[in-house]
This record gives sequence, structure tokens and C-alpha cells, in this order.
Amino acid sequence: MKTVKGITIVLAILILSLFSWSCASAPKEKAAEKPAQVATQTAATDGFLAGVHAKKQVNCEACHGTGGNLVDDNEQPVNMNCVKCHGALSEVAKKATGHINPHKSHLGEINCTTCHHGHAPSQVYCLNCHAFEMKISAGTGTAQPTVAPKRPEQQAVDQADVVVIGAGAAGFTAAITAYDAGAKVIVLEKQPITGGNSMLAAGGMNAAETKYQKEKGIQDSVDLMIKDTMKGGNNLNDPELVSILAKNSAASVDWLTSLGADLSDVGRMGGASVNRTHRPKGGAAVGANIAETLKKNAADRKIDVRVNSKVVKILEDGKGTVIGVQVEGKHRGLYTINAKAVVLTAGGFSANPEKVAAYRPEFKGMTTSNQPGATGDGLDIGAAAGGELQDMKEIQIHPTVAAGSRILITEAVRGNGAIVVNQEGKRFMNELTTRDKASAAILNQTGKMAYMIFDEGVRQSLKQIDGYFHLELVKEGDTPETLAAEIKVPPQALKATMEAYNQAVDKKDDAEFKRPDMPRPLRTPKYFAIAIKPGVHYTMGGLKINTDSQVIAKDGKPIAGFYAAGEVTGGVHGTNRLGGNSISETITFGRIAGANAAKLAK
Ligand code: MEZ
Repeated sequence: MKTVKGITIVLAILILSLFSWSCASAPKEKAAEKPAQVATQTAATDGFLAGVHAKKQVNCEACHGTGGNLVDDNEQPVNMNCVKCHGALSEVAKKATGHINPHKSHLGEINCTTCHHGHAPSQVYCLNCHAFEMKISAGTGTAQPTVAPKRPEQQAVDQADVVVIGAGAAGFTAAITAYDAGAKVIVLEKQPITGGNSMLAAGGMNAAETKYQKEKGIQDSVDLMIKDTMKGGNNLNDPELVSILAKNSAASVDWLTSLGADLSDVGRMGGASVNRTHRPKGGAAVGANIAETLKKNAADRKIDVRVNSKVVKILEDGKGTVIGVQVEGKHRGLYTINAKAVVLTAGGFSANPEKVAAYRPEFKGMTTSNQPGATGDGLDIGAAAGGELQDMKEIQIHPTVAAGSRILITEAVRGNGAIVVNQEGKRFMNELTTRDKASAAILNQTGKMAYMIFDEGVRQSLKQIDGYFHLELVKEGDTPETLAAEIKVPPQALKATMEAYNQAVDKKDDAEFKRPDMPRPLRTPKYFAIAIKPGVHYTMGGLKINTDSQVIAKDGKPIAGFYAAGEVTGGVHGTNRLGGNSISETITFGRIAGANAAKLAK
């Protein structure tokens, strides 16, 4: 993993200074009887934040309140109290001085307790994917075995019309749609934050015949999107699902923009015949924009979203109808939610190396671009509830993950004009081919790696490239030769490659590699390179669904009360998903699943 050098982000200093700050605004509830277990844990975990607080005379009640309650799974009271004393995440971020600011990230406003823990070692959530040099206050020590809170003998059973499992784009979309159709909805997310992989989505959302394409004079059609998607998936896709994806794609863009998302920029992805990948203005990353939009809309509607809440079982009535879920809450423990419909939107398993290697031994040890929660538990509980799995061996390797990291270099960089060269400084593929072919070509090169090469023109065209500079993944040079020296490829070879490419752009004909779209030449200094290697990105297989997003059982019939959408399903993408079709799928099938679940619940 790459380390960002020269910047030691000493969170400890910040946190400790915050603690030494007089906590005058700490809730001054009358010191009622101390919750016995909390007191025991605080004493026993002196090194952790509870102990640090205790030394500053911030007592248990300041975080936990009175009356012996521990915390809810959203850790709401604790987080509210963190904010009361220390300020909101955005305010804390202003006090940081480091190059990388963990309080201001692409994860948005998240709970303080995502990283900071009272009774266990604190851990920086960013380090699940990044390798920053970060220290965190109360970050070390051995957690005491958790003292199970005293619970009533009989756990209360919660009630909902629709339970949604997984709070990525598909989950939020299903939840908002079901809520707007009048359903009482509960969303369950096992991670401490919402957003899933959707929040990391970079390049954009595919849609055909949209108002943004029309404004830009782009000639596209639903049929062409179907054709491209089927071809990209080597025709193993379920044609009915592909048809639903394409036919509803423009309406899904309209739905998202009506909620406040920005999808006004349109670019090209591999395997697409025309520009149909929608993203925010200036080429900003699509995921953060969509995730924030969906989260805000769920919050505005006061939808009950529970993090730290892992579904361990989907319940059925013995006659094959799904009737709810069993949940393991981080604090609440095991409990049940009765529901009239369950929508599974728990994502894929790219971040589960054992599962990936079990299906595809040749991918063992490969990095992944996915968030840590993408471990495939949703597939397991869906299959245990009777759902049929399909295409499980179809695992997508994204060609361009920054070498030695988990950071995806979006395909949009190539779409906007970057070329890919090997260590000999030569192009070796059509940069806009499909991911299966591009990854295979890179894995055939020296060191199984390559470099993405681009110029200032490409950089200016795509805002998300700034992030790669911020993460210090980019090498630069004033000329192709100086750039070549930086990345240790033969300077004359790189210069010749770039000149040949620029001539192909001028002639609008890439005779050698047949790249279909060359939006700009690479002639504007400076010149840039990012070292890349393929990494596990997406799992095309999953639960079989029909066009109503109902989960199909092994006997071929839909399971009553059970819906699924997004990466947890199989069939839409065949053997290879086209870039930009994932967000499209999550919104379109999330809307279908949410609407049908709400209809059933009425
Ligand atoms: O759909 C994707 O996976 C995507 C657009 C990824 C990317 O390269 O940005």
C-alpha cells in the first residue's frame, strides 16, 4: 500500500486538545445511579476514550445518559454528545492541519463513533482502504470482553411494512420509493456508516435518451444501450433484465435529479458506443453526490435507518413467504423485525478474498477497489432463504486500480483521453475496450502492470482527477521525456507513443488499436502518469430476480415477500459489467423493488 509521505496526521493531538477543552457544554444531567456495566467497563478500559474522558471528569452519563441505558445501535446519544462538546465533523475538520484530513472525507458526515470508541481501541475507518500515517487517540490496547448488557427476557419485536437490508444506493432508493408509496420502512446496515460501494462509485451512471444527452446532441437509444450491455456481458446477461435497465435508465436519471443529484456531465466508458455515462458537472465523482442526495432524502423523510445492524436471517413462515428478519444489533443484540416485505440490497463480495478465491482461484491475493463491508453476507442469507444464485464465478477485475493500493482510478480518465502504456513505454490495447479485455491485456505486460498517461487537458476535464493528486498517486513531467524518466520507462519510446497517439487523434483513426473515441490529443503540459494494476471490482453473480425484482427460488418461482436489487443480484451483466451500469442498475431495480414491496405491504 502506498503511504502518503511527510504527513503524519497526529489525530491524537487534536483529540487530546479537544478533551482538555473544558466540556462546559457536556450534558449536566443529574448524576443518577451509574449504569453498573458502563462503570465497570470504564474502569477496566482506562486507556480507551472512556478512561480518557473519566480523567477529564467527564462522567459516564455525559455520553450514556441516565437510567442505565447503554447505547442504541446508531450510537445516537453518544454521537450527539461528542458533537455537543467537540463540534460537528465539519467543525473539527477546520482545526486539522495535515495534508490528509480524516474529518473531511468522501464519506461525508459520519458518526464520531465510526472511528472513536469508548471501551475498545479507536480505529481510523479510512485505514480499511488507505495507508495514511495516522494515529488516533486511545488507538491501542486490548478491548475487554464486552459485558453483555442486561436485556429483558423477551426481546421486543419491531414492526415494519418493508425492511431493506443494506444502505447503499439500491437500498436507499428502495427505501425512499417504498416510503413515498406509503410504507413504513426500516433500513438495516451492518457497517457503522451508510453508502456502501455506491458511495465510492466514480465514473458515472449509464442512461440512454436522457435530457442531458439531448442537450449535448448525443444520439443514443435504448436499443443501443441494450446492444452494448449484452455485447459487454458476452450475451450471458438476462435480456429481459437488460431491457428493463435500459428502458428505465432515463427515468432513473430524472428521479435522482428530482431528489437533488447532479448528473449533468456526460462521458464515455469502455464498451459504450456513445457518451452515456452521467456524472456531476465538471466530472466529479458520481458516488459521493448520489449517496449524499439519497441520505438527505431519507433523513428528510425520517426513514428509520439503523447502522451497526447486521441481518443474520431472513425469516419465512414455513410456507415459503418471507415475513421479516432477525437482526444482530451491535448494542441491542439479537432481535426480530416483522415485515410484509423484505428488500435485499446488500451488495457483492469483492472485499471477501476467501469467497473470491473460492469461485476464482486465479484471483487469489489480488487487491480490491471495494469498501470493507462488501463481503457477500447478503448473498448467504438470501440463498439460505431459498433464493437461487446464478453466475457466481463471474467476477470483474477492474483494469485500473492504483498500484499497491485499493484506490480505483476511474475508467472516466481513459474515457476523457488518457492512454495506457506498459513499462516499455508502448500502448498495447484499445483503452476503451471492455474491462475483461483491458484487465487481461494489462496482466500480460511486464510486471502485470501499466501506466495511465494523460495531460493537463484531460486533468481539467475531470474534477475527480484532483483526488489522485491529493492522494499523491500521480507522477508528473514538463515533457513526455521527463515524465518517462520519473516513471522509469524509456523516454524516446514514450515520446514516440504519445506522438503516434496524437496523430491518430488528428486523423480520427486509431489504426493500430481501434480505439473508438479519442476526445483530445495529449499535447498540453504538464504530463502525468499513474501506475495501475488490475483489482477485484465487482461480482456479476448473485440472486436470481425477475423483472419485478422478486427473488426467484430454486423451483423457478418468485419467493413471496422477497425482493432484491443491485450487486446482490445476478443476471443483469452477464460475464462482464460495463462501467456505469452499476449505479444505473441500483437506481432502476431499487425503484422497482421498493415500489413492489410497498404495493405488497398495502
Ligand atoms: O461502473 C463502474 O464500476 C465505474 C464507472 C467505475 C469506474 O471506473 O469509474
